[in-house]
Amino acid sequence: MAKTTAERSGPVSVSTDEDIEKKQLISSYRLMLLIRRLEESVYRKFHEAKIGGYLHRYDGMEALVAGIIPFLKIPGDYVLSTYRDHAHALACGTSPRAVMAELMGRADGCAAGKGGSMHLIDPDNGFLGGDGIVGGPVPISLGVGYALKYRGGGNVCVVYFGDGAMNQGGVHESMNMVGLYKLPVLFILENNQYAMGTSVSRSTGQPDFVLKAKAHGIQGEQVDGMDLLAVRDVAGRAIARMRETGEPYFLEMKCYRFVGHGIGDDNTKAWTTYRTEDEVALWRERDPLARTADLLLKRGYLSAEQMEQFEAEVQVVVDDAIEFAESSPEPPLDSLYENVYSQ
Ligand SMILES: Cc1ncc(C[n+]2csc(CCOP(=O)(O)OP(=O)(O)O)c2C)c(N)n1
Ligand SMILES: [Mg+2]
Repeated sequence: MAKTTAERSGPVSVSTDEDIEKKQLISSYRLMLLIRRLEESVYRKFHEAKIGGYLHRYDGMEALVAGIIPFLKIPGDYVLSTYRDHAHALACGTSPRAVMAELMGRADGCAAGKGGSMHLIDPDNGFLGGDGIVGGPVPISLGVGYALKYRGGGNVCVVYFGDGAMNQGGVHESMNMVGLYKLPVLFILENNQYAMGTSVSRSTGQPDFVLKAKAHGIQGEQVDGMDLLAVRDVAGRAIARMRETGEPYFLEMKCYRFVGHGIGDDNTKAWTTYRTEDEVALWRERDPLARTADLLLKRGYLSAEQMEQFEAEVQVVVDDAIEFAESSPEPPLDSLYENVYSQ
């Protein structure tokens, strides 16, 4: 029987029972902590020239995966993401070792070392991949949604994409057909306010994204993506409803990326050309990781000592992933043409 991603590493489905909620929140917090610490270490490894290509971090947006992906049943449900995809793979259950090895272009990576940061993929864990093309995952979600409806069984496809992608033609063409055929696709718009250096206000005449989804026949709502509880609440209900009705849904997640767009716009403070340090500081006050830690402490779900222990445990996992990746071989030359076409 299919298990939810959280069941494979702990508990899962929505319940009012406090014990279950406590376990779910602790599990989501650990996931968020892992994502944050892994992203930080990946940044360091890039600057040690251990990672090539490009890199987009998820710092600040962790609640968008930790509040949604644990509700999924894998095998059966699917996730699609953008190039900002490390968090999604980890949340689906891809091992930190396989993620890190992929980032370093090693044979033990989840795409055999040939995909890199933007193209993590792990179909066995329901993760159908990141995508370097802005808006690219959305047409794929149309196909996945169609397949899920055709097969029956109440499964869903969750597709993540950005505010910039919302201005792409293919995104709207796909949403139109998902709305027309009523396919079980959950759209997660990661509205982090910017597409590289271009703010939403400078790029769209209609910034009400939920309205745009409704224009395609897809119901939806806006959510505070910096608040794990809010994300969990809305997503848990939406996914449960979708399993019953098979219909699509759209969630606009208001959020913020704490660092630059990508490695070329990172720590150099290049982002101060399009957003102020005050603005970044204001959003950092709403850090979903810190807020969740506060919540767990306040509710007495975790003690300060347990928090410190979590930090230490997560650090061990990250260090182990780095060590594993660094000792993994590069893909052999004769594998160059493998998996270029489906086999
Ligand atoms: C089709 C396409 N056009 C342009 C680019 C260059 N590009 C890479 S990321 C990006 C911004 C996308 O912003 P958004 O969708 O808001 O996602 P975010 O980076 O904020 O997560 C652009 C324009 C691309 N990768 N693909
Ligand atoms: Mg954006």
